[in-house]
Amino acid sequence: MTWTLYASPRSPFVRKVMIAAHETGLAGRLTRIEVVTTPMTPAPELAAVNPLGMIPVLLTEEGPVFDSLVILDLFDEIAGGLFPKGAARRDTLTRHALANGMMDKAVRILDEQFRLQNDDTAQHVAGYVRAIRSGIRWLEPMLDEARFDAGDIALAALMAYLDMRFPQILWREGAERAAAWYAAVEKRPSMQATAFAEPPFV
Ligand SMILES: N[C@@H](CCC(=O)N[C@@H](CS)C(=O)NCC(=O)O)C(=O)O
Repeated sequence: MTWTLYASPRSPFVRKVMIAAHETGLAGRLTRIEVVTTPMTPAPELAAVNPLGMIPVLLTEEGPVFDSLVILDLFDEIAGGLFPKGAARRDTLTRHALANGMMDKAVRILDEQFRLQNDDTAQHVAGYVRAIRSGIRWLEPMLDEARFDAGDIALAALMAYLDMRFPQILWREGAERAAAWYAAVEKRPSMQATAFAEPPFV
C-alpha cells in the first residue's frame, strides 16, 4: 500500500519527513505530489486533506495525517526507532519541539521577506482567518462534549483566544455545532480556573 505525501522540494518540514521515511525504511511507500502553498493562496490540492492548507500531509488508507510530527509518530508506530519510551521520549519530543520551532521561525523569516516585498499584510490576515474558519468547520463532526482530550483542550484554548483577541472574526458564524460545543466545555472547572486577563489589553 503506497501513501501520498503532499510536498514541496524546499520545505524543511517535508525534508524532515523524508529523512525519517528513509531512516525507518518506509520511503518506498511514499508517492510525492508537489504543491505550491502559501497563507494567501493555499494549494487547491490540499483543500480536501488539510484545512490549514499546509504541507506536509500524508494521505494514508485511514485518511490524511498532519502535521510533520504526527507523520513521524505514524512512521514510529510502524517501524520504530524515532521516539523512545518514557522519560527518553519526552527528551526526544522536547528536542524535536525546539528544532521544529526553529524551523518555524526560519520559515517565517522567508515569509516576512515576501510580505515586505509584496506589501500584503491584509491578504495574509485574510488567509489566516480563512484557515482558522476551515479548521473549526473540519473539526465539527469530531466534537463530543463527553470527551476533553489534548486535541479538545487545544481547540478550547484557541476559541477562548479568538474571543479575547479577535472577536471581529465571529468564528461561530457557520460553525453552530462548534459554538455549541464551546458553550458546553467553557463551563468546565479547568476553563473557568484559567480565564484570560480582562481588557484593557497592553
Ligand atoms: N507545524 C507544521 C509546519 C508546516 C509548515 O510550516 N509548512 C509550510 C511549508 S515549509 C507551509 O505549508 N506553509 C504554507 C502556509 O503557511 O499556509 C509541521 O510541522 O508540519
